[in-house]
Amino acid sequence: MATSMRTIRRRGMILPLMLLVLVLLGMMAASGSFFVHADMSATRSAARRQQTRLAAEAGLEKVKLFLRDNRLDMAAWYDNAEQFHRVILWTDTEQLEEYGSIEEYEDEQRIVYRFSIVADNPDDDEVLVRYGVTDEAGKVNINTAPAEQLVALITPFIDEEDEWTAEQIVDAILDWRDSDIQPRPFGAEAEYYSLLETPYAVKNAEFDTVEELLLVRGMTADLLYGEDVDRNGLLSPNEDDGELIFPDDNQDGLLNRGLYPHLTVYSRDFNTAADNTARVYLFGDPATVTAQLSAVAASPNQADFIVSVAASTPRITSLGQLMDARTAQDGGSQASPITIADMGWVTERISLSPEPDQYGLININSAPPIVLQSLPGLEEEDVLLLLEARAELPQEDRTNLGWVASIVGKEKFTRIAPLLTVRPMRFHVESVGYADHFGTMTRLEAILEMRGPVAQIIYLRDLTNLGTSYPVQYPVGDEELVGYTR
Ligand SMILES: [Ca+2]
Ligand SMILES: [Ca+2]
Ligand SMILES: [Ca+2]
Ligand SMILES: [Ca+2]
Repeated sequence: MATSMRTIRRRGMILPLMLLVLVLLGMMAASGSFFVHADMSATRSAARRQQTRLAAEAGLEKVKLFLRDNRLDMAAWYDNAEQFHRVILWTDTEQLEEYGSIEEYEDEQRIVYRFSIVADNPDDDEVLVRYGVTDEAGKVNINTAPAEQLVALITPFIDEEDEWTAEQIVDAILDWRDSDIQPRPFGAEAEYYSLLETPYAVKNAEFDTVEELLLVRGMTADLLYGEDVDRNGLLSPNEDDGELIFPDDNQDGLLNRGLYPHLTVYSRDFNTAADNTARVYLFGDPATVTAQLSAVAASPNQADFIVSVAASTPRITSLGQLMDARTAQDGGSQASPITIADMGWVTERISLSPEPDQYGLININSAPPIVLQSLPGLEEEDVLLLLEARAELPQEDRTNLGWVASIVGKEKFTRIAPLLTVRPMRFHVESVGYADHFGTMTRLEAILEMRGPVAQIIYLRDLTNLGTSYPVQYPVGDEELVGYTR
């Protein structure tokens, strides 16, 4: 009897046990399905991210191809929505042409992968985004710029309350990049950096990136990036709300862009004339120089004069000095046969450097006003005249520095000529890849070098984590886009 009662009680246990097992199995299945779903959506978003990355890379390829034929035509690459805005890369139909305009196509709500090549537009207060690339030679090179030019560029960004003056910061920049260990009057070498709470070595070599400036005494993220933390040149909401959300901006409705858009370490040019022939190295072997000069000079008299200037000491440091130089031969009495009208061919055909490459020259054809204003000796008036002439003169009249000389005159030209070039070689490209049917976007930043038609990416960085801040979904001129403020 006792045995059978135990059996019944044991049998009575089976049902709850089975139920418990079923509940556990159910929970396992539910959590399994949850994880599968989570994995699937993670995979899907990774796949989308990858697809937009590939779209952005396709944008870079498009720029390479485009610049092969259009490198010297700034009007083609600076702002060209037709080539660079909402370019369709892949769609789920092969009959794209059936749809006519892109807008009609959008009405169909199809899957469309696109890219846009974007840059901010510092010249225009209404249309703030342009679709094109930026010439690195339109920026100030922190490895080669003279102190005076760096001071002129940095000064407008310094507040009275700032701890360091522009002169102090510039001396520290020069100490950082020069190879010696002697601090300049306002500079900083190892003595300063070794006493920091977290000490580090002073580089005593050229900057590899613009960001490296943040290691230099007196240079802060505020100065470098201003309020534009997502680096799109647009006033994003958090950049105009004071201390509410990073960064600490001044809430004045204007975007302080910082120094970053105007600085580079990449600007480079070949030491050749517009027709790709090597320039005459003025201080080379005298017989060779004489032969080469007679081929390019306008008259034998000019060639002879330049050869004799080359032989005299001290050596000239700007080709503009040829307009003033007097030759030693006739006791220094002969006035120069080189006039301001000769500066075009003189600067195109002759070089004071034997090097095949020139670094840090500023492209007078592409530099924005703030960079032109930093050129030593130039006044606001000169900059305005240069900008005016640049807008009016056709490209073929700006293939050498002749037009600049005619505008700024002998003295100023002599000062700035050694710092100038007339053409781009390395470009900053920001390519955003995206799709119309989901919100993911990839922002790629690249420095592209064009050696003639051969393109090479020499720097590549994914900027997506700074924020997907370009209003790429709007057509050019759309109110939503115009409504963006800076
Ligand atoms: Ca040093
Ligand atoms: Ca911004
Ligand atoms: Ca803020
Ligand atoms: Ca502001």
